Amino acid sequence: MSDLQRSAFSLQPAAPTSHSLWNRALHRIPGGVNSPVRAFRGVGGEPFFVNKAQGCTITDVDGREYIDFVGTWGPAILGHAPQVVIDAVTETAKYGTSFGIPNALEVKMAEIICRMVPSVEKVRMTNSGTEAVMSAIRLARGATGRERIVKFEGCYHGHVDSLLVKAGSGALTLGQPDSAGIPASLAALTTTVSFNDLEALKAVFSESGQEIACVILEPVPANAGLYLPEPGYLEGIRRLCSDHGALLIFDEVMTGFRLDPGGAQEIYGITPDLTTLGKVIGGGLPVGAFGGRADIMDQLAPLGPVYQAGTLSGNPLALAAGLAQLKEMERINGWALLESLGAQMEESIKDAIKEKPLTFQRIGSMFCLYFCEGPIRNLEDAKRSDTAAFARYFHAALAQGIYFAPSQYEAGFLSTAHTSETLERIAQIMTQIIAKY
Ligand code: HOZ
Repeated sequence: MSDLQRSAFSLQPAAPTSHSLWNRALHRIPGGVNSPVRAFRGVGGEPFFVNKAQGCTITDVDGREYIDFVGTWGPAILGHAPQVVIDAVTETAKYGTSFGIPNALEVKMAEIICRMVPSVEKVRMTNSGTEAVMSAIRLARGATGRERIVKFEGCYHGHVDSLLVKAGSGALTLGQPDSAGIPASLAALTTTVSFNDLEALKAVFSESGQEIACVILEPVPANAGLYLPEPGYLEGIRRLCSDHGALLIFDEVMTGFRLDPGGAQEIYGITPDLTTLGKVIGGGLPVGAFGGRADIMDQLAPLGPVYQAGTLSGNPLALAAGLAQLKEMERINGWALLESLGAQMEESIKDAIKEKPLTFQRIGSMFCLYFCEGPIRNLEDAKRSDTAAFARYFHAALAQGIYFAPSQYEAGFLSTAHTSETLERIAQIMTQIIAKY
């Protein structure tokens, strides 16, 4: 029995298996999970329970090893448990685990985010991406004095009330893109449009441009699989927002510090008014952040009238982990490494699928394999994918020790711990699996 099992289950005479833990979890945790995407509902079967994660490998409590392409849904850009992060968290914990008082790490993190993300002049830390987005939406409404917001079909921005409308990720996987429990009067303030369709957005602005507080989007949507903005599309959105006095919010919780130090906004050369961040900047601990133009950020309390707060915001352990991860990424030029690993994977998978009705899409270290022909440029296209075929592929890969996200509608992630040799081996296995489709 591992140390983790011994300490967590010390009353158990024998080491619990994934199956026994799953049965216990189903009794005491709704659906057995603390976040729906973990429940394997999109692929069938039972999830495994992790015992340990190191580098690009996960080991479950049954002793099976997997090469992981989920990376704790994005944060593990250096792989799991990188030594620099373990050291930083261990050392920082000796000084205290939470203060609720300003600390130096908050200043350091704010300075690094402002230095690296082109549009961010001021930033505030939160404890999750959801919290960051919720706060950014409130700030946009408070700063503009307007109530309507615009989002894109299939984009997911955490489980924020106003944004669980035609949402992606787990909501889409479960076929519940509009959640129960959200007042109709609130949802009515959210307008949705199809991604990559500038004419549709123009029509919304012509009809209600003066009511729109903000347009929020994942500049690279990665919660209905993965598709990219077409040339000129993000520029068009930026222009429409500026022309109508609406704020542009880039949700870079997934893409921030992953695609590039400056995120998707740096790659596409767009300056949003506000940006939300999370995942990579927390080094695997719970973190989010939102930032942007100083004049807008200064509308937040205690300077301005928009209230936003958090007991654990700016938590020293989370910031130490995030800072250590960012520093290491800069030291090893991790983004260039990830691009070359991503290109290697793309080449081998595209070769494997060249005579199949399948589509592989990638940007940097994020990717998705759809079980339909392309092009995939919006939610409607993504929904053409054969999800039953995806489920068979997922389980075939899992049986061979490869863990992809258990849903067609999630992106895959590479880390700097996925070596070229590992990817070569994975490509051979995937080629055999794909040959059956
Ligand atoms: N934030 C992730 C979006 N694909 C999913 C993680 C979760 O909902 O647990």
